[in-house]
Amino acid sequence: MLQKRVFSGIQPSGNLHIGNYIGAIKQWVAIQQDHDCFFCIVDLHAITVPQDPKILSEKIKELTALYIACGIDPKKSVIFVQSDNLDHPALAWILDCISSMGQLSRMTQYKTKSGKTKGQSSVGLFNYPVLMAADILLYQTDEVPVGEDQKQHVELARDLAEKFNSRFGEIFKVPEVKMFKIGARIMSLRDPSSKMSKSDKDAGGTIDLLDSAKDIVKKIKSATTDSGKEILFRPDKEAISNLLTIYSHFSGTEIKKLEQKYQGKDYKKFKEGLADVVTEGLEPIRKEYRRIRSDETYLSKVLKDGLRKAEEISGKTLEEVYKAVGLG
Ligand code: ATP
Ligand code: LTN
Repeated sequence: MLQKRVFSGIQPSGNLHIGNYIGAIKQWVAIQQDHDCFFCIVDLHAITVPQDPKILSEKIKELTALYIACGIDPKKSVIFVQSDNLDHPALAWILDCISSMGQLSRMTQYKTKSGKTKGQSSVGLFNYPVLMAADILLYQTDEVPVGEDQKQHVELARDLAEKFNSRFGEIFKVPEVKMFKIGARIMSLRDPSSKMSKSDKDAGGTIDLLDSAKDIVKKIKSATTDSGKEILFRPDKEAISNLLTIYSHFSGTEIKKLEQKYQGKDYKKFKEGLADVVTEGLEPIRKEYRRIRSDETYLSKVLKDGLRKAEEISGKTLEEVYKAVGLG
């Protein structure tokens, strides 16, 4: 039986954190066993906001090594760099020409990110969701495993696929979003009302996958808590609910069981337990990362092989698109 196709990606900007791990990569590792997976390093998305060129090229290699260290197996899944495959910007342009300014200006991520730059944000940041739609549609993707913040973008990709198909003929598959029920939106440790984010200026709000054990313990110790002292997953306890979610993902224990385990215990005990499971969970990733990152020949080979496999599929889709639109 033909396996379902999966596509997802992460920007090589900032440091990968446990929100990216829980919301995206953990799903990918599980899904790769019985799906045909494409995991991309979406560097063209990263340059929609200013990047230091030297740091960007280093971050591309870092992210590739981190994908593998987290458990993405290059023998099972295709790993490649977006800017190496020119089919992505080519399809994005065609989709740009059927996208409406109105729909793009309603994208919440654009509103949040452009709001901070007071009118100076790039055109790239504005049509970033169209490039993301091109990434997904080029591979005739069935499922897109992402965190909750990307749901709206996947919905745009669905809309664009349907719009294109109804205008030019059935070319694109219409993709579905895939998210964890709990863990699709990990919040900042400092401010539990805002998402844990790579671009957060306050390093205390995120736990990065490459943080030392000492830093992890320190960050968890100083994480914001709620008033009261019960350890319960409840809407009025957003800080503790967030920490319980992280605990559950790292320990593989249901939240209900964790609530029972910490019944009558204080926040200090709970945070110690959490710090233990997070440090234990990240230690092998950090170790494996160091090993893989030092082998540049291996990393280049993974990306070269990945690119070849990616182009095989994307090239075919783009050819059909050109024909349907009347180009070339
Ligand atoms: P930035 O701050 O630069 O926007 P980010 O931390 O939001 O970065 P992305 O590269 O945009 O990270 O996202 C990579 C993947 O991780 C996406 O699937 C996204 O939905 C998911 N993700 C990002 N932040 C979280 C979070 N806090 N909780 C769960 N998933 C997340
Ligand atoms: N926009 C996403 C990254 C991204 C992506 C994609 C995710 C770019 N292209 C295609 C899934 C599928 C982000 O910033 N998290």
